[in-house]
Amino acid sequence: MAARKTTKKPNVSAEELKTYYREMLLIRRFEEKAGQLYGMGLIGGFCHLYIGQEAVVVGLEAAAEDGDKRITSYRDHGHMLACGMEPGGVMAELTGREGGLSKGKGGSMHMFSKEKHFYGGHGIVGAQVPLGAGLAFADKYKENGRVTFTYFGDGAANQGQVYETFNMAAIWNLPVVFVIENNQYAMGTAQARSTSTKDIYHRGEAFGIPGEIVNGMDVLAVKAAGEKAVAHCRAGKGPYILEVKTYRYRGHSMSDPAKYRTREEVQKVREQSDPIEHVRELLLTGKHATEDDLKAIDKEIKEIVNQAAEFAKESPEPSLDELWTDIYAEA
Ligand SMILES: Cc1ncc(C[n+]2csc(CCOP(=O)(O)OP(=O)(O)O)c2C)c(N)n1
Ligand SMILES: [Mg+2]
Repeated sequence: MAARKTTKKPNVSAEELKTYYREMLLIRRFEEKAGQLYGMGLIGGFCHLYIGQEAVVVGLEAAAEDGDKRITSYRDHGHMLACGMEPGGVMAELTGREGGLSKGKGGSMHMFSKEKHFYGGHGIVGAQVPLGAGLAFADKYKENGRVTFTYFGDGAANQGQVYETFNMAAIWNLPVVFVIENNQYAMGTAQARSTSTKDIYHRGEAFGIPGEIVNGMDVLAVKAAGEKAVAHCRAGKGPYILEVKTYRYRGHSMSDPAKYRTREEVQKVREQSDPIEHVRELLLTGKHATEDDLKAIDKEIKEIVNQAAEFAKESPEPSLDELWTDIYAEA
């Protein structure tokens, strides 16, 4: 993983930095709370936390415009929050309640928002990649200038369907940014054991798709790379690949004992490259915010997350009648 480099004088306003701080903190605190609710038995099934990877989705959302689309894997709560989906609705879906974004019928991996152009939430590794190209195909057909962010992991990058998709996306010049969230593990398998090369983005070269490596622990670097990729797509030049080097602090899912790596490894990343600490440092050293300002933001975020958790606990179980709704799309 790329080490965090503190950009001495980043060309960014105090407000913008505070926005990134707030958005990344919301994801982190939300995920910590989800972990607690899971431990209390209030969340069932699978639950994959995004802690450590916050700068990836926050940086890319900062490069997106209204109407752009996003689709991702099962590690999806951060993507939902970053595109503006209601924390209460996401949390209540995790607890399987009526107030959840899929009315309690989907759970952690299966939420969608037409309004926010969020297309899931996919449990089958790599399945979202061709779907993302399909979304981009629709936009190209409609000539509406929209771009689709298609996120997938380093493990998913070894799936055959990814390369079939690269080929079609290149042939059809689709406006899709393929975002490889390289958190260095696919379940318990380290990237070096599953993948023949250290970097993955250059596989796009075989299809004529440009790409680059991005430091996923630096939200400003992610945003800058995202803007470049989006400009490429909007200019009609076809797909672009961003391999964002990041790290997940928690296990693959809540049921992962994480015996495949040492505590020291995780601790080292937390201490040296944490994406939220990075922005905190920029805010403080640039005198854009005081410790008290940041404490106030922390408190505000804690309240949002607590309210989401209360809503998720109090919302009723879905009624049995819901078994027969939302089965087929409306014609
Ligand atoms: C087709 C398929 N094969 C295997 C699995 C089991 N599985 C779930 S997640 C995962 C690892 C994926 O790792 P990666 O793409 O790096 O994403 P990350 O979990 O690190 O975000 C595997 C093998 C699955 N869900 N779908
Ligand atoms: Mg991975």
